[in-house]
Amino acid sequence: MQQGQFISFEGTEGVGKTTAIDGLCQRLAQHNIDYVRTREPGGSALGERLRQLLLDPSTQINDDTELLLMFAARSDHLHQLILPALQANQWVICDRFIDSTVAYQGYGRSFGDAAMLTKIEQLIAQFVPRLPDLTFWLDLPIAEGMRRAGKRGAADRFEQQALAFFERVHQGFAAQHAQYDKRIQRIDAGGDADSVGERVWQTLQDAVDLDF
Ligand code: T5A
Repeated sequence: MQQGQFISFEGTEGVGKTTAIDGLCQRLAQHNIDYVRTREPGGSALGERLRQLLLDPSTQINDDTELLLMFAARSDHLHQLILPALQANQWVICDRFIDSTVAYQGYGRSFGDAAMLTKIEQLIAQFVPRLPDLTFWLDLPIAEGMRRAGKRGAADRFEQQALAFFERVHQGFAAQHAQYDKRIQRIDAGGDADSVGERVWQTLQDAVDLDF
């Protein structure tokens, strides 16, 4: 029987994670693979409440508190949903996970500051007992992602950041990809949704020993 896989999707705003996850979940269902779909911040009852606070443009928060709330939400999500699902041999498809923290809090907020990156590594080591088996980094020029995301209406607290912030976030994803090039697979997120979905599916088939 196929071992449950833990798969995360990453990328800057509006790159098409939600759309690519829709496509992947359809394919998994067609192959009778039992999966749960989830997201960060969020995914559990407490995690979703923290998400509301974290994305609310009116929330006033410093960088350390933001980082700790991301990990509080993640810890609850892991213990309430991700670990039990994997234990039950389900696949877990997660919209964002630890690489978003490195990219947004480590590079976006903190300019790739070594002390902040060390802090994040320590939090991962202490509070994240299971890393994704495979991560899809959907890579798209920032302006194109903003254009796609802009069609959706009001911007959340992160989407209100300046372009330079997202350039640093992008740099963060690129650095993570360079460091963990086996776990993190770069997907060209340009082109239509079907083409991106096909790239994701091909990459999954190459990376995971699927028994169908
Ligand atoms: N965050 C999160 C942190 O700072 N630290 C952390 O540790 C974590 C976990 C979460 C925010 O929290 C931050 C990062 C984020 O700012 P989110 O909702 O997960 O927010 O993140 P978003 O990137 O804002 O998610 P979006 O919903 O904006 O983008 P998606 O899911 O990447 O894009 P999607 O699929 O909704 O597509 C956007 C639009 O483009 C169209 C879609 O139809 C949609 O209209 N589209 C395409 N158009 C053309 N071609 C394609 N290939 C398309 N694919 C999608």
